[in-house]
Amino acid sequence: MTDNPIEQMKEIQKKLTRFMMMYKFALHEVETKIEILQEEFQLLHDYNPIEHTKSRVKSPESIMKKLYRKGGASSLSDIKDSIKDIAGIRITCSFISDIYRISDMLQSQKDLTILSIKDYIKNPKPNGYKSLHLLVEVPVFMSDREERMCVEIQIRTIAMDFWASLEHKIFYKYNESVPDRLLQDLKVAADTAYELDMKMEQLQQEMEEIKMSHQSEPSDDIQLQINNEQFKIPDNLLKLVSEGLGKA
Ligand code: 0O2
Repeated sequence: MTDNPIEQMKEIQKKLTRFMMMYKFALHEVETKIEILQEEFQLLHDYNPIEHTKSRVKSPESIMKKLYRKGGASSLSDIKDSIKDIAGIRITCSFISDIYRISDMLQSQKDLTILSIKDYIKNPKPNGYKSLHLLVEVPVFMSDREERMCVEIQIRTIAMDFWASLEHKIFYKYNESVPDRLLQDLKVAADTAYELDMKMEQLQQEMEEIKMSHQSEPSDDIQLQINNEQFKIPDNLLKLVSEGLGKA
């Protein structure tokens, strides 16, 4: 390394930027996978199991805070080994069954290595926190090398997400020492949110059964679904493609 302090700073900045960029690329890869699953699922089943997704790369301050909680590190490679959720993506679903459906679909992808699964839905945290966490490793191909990067995927329902974001705000507002009464109220709210999830699941199943029973009725309306938009197929295009089928 050079003795020039300005050059040294530039070198450090470049190294850190490259380190963080690797996580950004890993996130892009997982985001693309999720988009593909979402679009294909919509096409095949006429149903979208994902309400929305949100991804983030942890800020350097937040990485260092977590690192000190875990006992520190002496290199970037130590940080990579110790903090597994630098890249995180949160998938919000309407129904609990969708959470497991998405999790299964991701687990079956060969280029994703599943490092761990924490099921805080079947085993909620004592405070009431519920979510399914998958820790996955994804290959990122750079110009000169391949790196396997960790991404934490949190999958939860809208109700679980609503609860978790409020709990997170309260936790920080009280500087991590929340009064007992609020903790108890939060636990009750988590139980209520779960009851709502169960009720919505039951209603969804009933709706699904009605939909299935109507599926046997024929429909001559063919539509295309691209990028969450429905397109009616003009008769002349339909004719053109069906004639083409005959030739193939
Ligand atoms: P932030 O600000 O969301 O990034 P590990 O990573 O395995 O060493 P950790 O961090 O306990 O240990 O892992 P876990 O249990 O998988 O939790 C990781 C993330 O889940 C947290 O990241 C939160 O985003 C979320 N989470 C876990 N428990 C709770 C909880 O009780 N309430 C809320 N609101 N979120 C929770 P960070 O880095 O803690 O925070």
